[in-house]
Amino acid sequence: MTRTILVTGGAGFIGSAFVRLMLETQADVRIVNLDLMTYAATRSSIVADGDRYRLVEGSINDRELLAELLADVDPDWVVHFAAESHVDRSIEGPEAFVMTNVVGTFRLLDETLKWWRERDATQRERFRFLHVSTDEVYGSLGPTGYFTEETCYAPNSPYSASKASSDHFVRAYHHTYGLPVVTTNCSNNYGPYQFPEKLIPLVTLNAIEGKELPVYGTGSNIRDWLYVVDHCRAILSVLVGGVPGEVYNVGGESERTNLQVVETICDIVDELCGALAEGISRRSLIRFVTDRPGHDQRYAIDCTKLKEQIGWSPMVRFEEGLRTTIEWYLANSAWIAEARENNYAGQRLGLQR
Ligand code: NAD
Ligand code: TDX
Repeated sequence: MTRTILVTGGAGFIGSAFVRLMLETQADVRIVNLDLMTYAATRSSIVADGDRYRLVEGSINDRELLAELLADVDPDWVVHFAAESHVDRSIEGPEAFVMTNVVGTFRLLDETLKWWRERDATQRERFRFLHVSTDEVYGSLGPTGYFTEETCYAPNSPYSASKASSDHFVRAYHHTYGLPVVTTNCSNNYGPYQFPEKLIPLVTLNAIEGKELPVYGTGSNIRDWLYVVDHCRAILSVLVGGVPGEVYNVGGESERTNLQVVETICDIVDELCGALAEGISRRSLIRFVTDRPGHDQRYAIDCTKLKEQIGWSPMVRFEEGLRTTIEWYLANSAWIAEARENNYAGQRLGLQR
């Protein structure tokens, strides 16, 4: 059966990984990607023929465009990735996060609902709206415990507050209007094609280029790293097997302190490129810098529900995924140049407004 998917934000990091996975592994899928092509988007992340893939440049805030597109594409699934995604940028300029993540998600839901109500019963039944969200909505953990689907929301940054708000609208559109939504809340993704403002690609490129490696605070903050392809497999399995109205947590079961992550990157780059100079490791480039305001200490996901109810589990070990990622950055200078054209040269973000 041919399936048509309307993806939002598919020219970004995770969205493009999802589009590539679908085009590579699902012969019967057609994808339309609605993306505003902000600084975080790169055109060369997706190379595909025009029959199975189409990019529409535009915003999830544009109701007219959404109505036209839904009528034209007639999707089986909407998979919603589009967002402002960088915590540090949300500290400097929260309004864009409210406009895209809250208002944009609301408008996308609202136009989808109008369109969905006009479908026949079979199509309404089959349709899914999958909302891609984050574990940051649950706040910050101490040294023990995990986020589950039952954990209370306690967002701490403007970014996570905007994602929490969007999650609530998604929930409400199911509860009130019956729209068949599913939400996934995942931990920190890493992998090829990630914009070099985030920790792993920033430190990887700086390490390759012999530049200083900024570690916020003491580097003791912990994240649960999820390989992006594992995440995209989880999204597909939730689209196929998830229950409308339900939430699924997706985690990598790979907790590391930021310092461990940065040191591992240094060691892999030393091995692949040679030491900086005789006996001098890239670890010597590590600099402890002023902490992020409101920095969450620890995130860790319990993904038992997804494992037991859907049969998904992460497959890529952190050190293995990290090596693949670093090798990809070493081999893809044209993509890096494209990303850097988008007005970001690695400078510190998020210290002030
Ligand atoms: P990204 O910043 O790499 O990509 C976001 C994409 O959305 C870009 O292509 C951008 O052009 C597009 N976009 C932004 N505003 C838009 C608008 N108004 N209309 C249409 N398109 C717009 O983000 P990412 O890291 O790929 O994250 C994707 C989703 O996953 C986001 O919703 C994010 O909150 C969530 N998430 C990310 C992570 C992570 O570790 N990266 C973890 C958990 C959840
Ligand atoms: O230069 C840096 N130095 C540093 O120590 C950067 C950019 C980050 N950090 C720290 C801050 C965090 O503790 O590394 C950790 C990871 O930082 P980010 O890559 O900015 O990710 P994080 O803030 O954890 O948020 C990410 O995961 C959840 C994504 O950006 C979000 O979109 C997602 O929802």
